[in-house]
Amino acid sequence: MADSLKIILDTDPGGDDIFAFLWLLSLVKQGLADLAAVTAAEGNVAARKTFTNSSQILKLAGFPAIPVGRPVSQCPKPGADAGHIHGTDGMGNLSQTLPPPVQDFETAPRADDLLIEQLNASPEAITLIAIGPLTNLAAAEVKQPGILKKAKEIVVMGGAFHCPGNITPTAEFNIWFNPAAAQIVFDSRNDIVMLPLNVTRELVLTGDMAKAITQDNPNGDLAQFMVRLCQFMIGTAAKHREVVSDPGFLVHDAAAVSYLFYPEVLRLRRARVRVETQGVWTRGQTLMDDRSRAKSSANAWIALQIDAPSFFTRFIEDLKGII
Ligand SMILES: [Ca+2]
Repeated sequence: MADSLKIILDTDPGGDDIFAFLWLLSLVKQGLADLAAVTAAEGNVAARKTFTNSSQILKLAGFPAIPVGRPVSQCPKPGADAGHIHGTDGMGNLSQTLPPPVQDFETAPRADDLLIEQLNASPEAITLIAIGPLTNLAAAEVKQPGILKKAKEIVVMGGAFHCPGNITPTAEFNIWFNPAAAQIVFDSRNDIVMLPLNVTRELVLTGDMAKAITQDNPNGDLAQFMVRLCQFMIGTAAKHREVVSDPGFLVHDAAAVSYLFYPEVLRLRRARVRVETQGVWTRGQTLMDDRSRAKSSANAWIALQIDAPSFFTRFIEDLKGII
């Protein structure tokens, strides 16, 4: 029996979140991961929706008992979400077709409290995968300074280095949504793992790939949902020119799962990451120093190359296992 990695997923579903989420659950089903909790984050859509979406995905995939934390809502509102990409419900407007949520928003623990409780109970044992704005993680760190150091590892989808952003010309959505929170997380330890747009922009999921995942049971509830969500996301990606090659959409968040389970598809480098928290035009931009002078204060590992075909081979094979 392989060792299983104990994980908390911090997520703002979100079409690409859902594919990352289901990939992770397929690894749980294989005994390779243990999902201790999900903490919903405000981001792609509002807090109540990301919470409900997380609960519905867990139920749909057969894991209704996993606890879900309620998003911390404390960041200054940036004035926009990503409903235009992910559907007004964050799930391609398909939430009504899914089983109702099991967890109750009103009585659920706050995400920051759940993170603190779990990390204190299992220090050095829990890996945090953060694939939304970093509000919950930062709130936990502010409430109990040093708590994020108790995680075994923190893996973040976010940022863009020397490449265009996806919410402004310079910023990636997760960092832009709450740059102050991102800075707190990057200041919390010196080994944050970061999957920026530099690599996630190469992860184009196509309709054919969704069909390949679902081919053995195309009429199942999960298969139908996955194919319809993929179709919706491909439509909005084309409309907003997120993908300009073949029709498809970017499964940004799934890159974080690949880092933990298939690191051979990635190449990473060390760097000091800083976040623009004040910029008029550059809010949320992520920066690293490429000058040739010596540096002594790296705080992150940044993925800058990905083998996309190898990534999708692994992604598709694992997802077949929960269809
Ligand atoms: Ca996300």
